Amino acid sequence: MDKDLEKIKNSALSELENASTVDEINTLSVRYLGRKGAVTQYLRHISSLPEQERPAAGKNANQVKKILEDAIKTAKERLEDIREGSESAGIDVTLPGRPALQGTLHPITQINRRICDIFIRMGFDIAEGPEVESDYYNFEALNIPKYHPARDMQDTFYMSDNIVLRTHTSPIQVRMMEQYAPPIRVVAPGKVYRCDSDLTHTPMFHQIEGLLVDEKVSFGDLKGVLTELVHQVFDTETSLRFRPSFFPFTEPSAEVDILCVMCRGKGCKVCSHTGWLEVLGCGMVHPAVFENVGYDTRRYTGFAFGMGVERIAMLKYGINDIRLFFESDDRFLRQF
Ligand code: 2U9
Repeated sequence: MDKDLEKIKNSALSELENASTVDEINTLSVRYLGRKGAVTQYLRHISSLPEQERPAAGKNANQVKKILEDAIKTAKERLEDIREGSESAGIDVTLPGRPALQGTLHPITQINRRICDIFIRMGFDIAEGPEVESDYYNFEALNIPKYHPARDMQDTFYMSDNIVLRTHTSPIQVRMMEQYAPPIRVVAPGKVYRCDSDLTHTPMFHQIEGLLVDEKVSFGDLKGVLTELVHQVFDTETSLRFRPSFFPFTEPSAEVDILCVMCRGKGCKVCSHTGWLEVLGCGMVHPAVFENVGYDTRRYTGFAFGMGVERIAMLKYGINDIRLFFESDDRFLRQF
């Protein structure tokens, strides 16, 4: 067979094989067999060949024409079969596709990152540490005495006599102080564990704690940093109040309330008609904690604070059941 004719046949067959719609097949049919198609042109040029070559060339060209006509018919039948197959399987191939659901970061991860970013912009470093801790780092170093209720089996998951699941991320900061001399500015996010479960408590939750130690650090510095945090997480109009409290690792200690995000201080169910919502705990680091890590208590002072990420997220988004964060229910999660 003539080389040109062979080429026409092969390219037509391979294009037909790849055609996926009837329209594509019809276009190929016109391109090869139509009035100006490649096979038709070839047939026309036969009259210009030497007389003895014409019969063979004509025979070959008609053979190719027949092969292509058959291939076009087969290709159309193939598409028809696919369509009928999907119709009988209850699939309408003409329907537009369903867009794939795009995932998002978990709301707790979003709030966690947002809070960490605020502190990074204020010059804090982020530090992490083990979730299984020794009694020393979780309690002793933080001035939590042997008889303190936090140490009770009711509140703490004990792995053995001296090993616990950390009940706060404070051990991270103790480890940082052991490694680095002041000044330090560090934020410690992570999972913590407490034997507790109801509408507002889960046995595992997320905390973010912070610690700043330097010369001449005052309670005023603490108020400035936490006011900035609250204004960035909620909004710049949110009022704060610092209420005296007690923690073994800080002295003086305070709890921070914000004006109720629901009623703006008027009093409602969410704020138990007080007009205020507790969001944070804080204080000046107790000298006993500094002594445990070998910091000079005459030269350095520092402040520390801690918050539950789930609590912040619940207040920000108006969620009243903490368990929603842990149920992986797509109807809840896709709202964030
Ligand atoms: C070091 C010294 C002191 C961290 C602090 C709090 C106050 C606090 C709670 C908030 C809600 C825990 O998640 S919660 O239940 N935290 O009230 N945390 S001061 O103080 C530190 C930390 C590390 C070395």
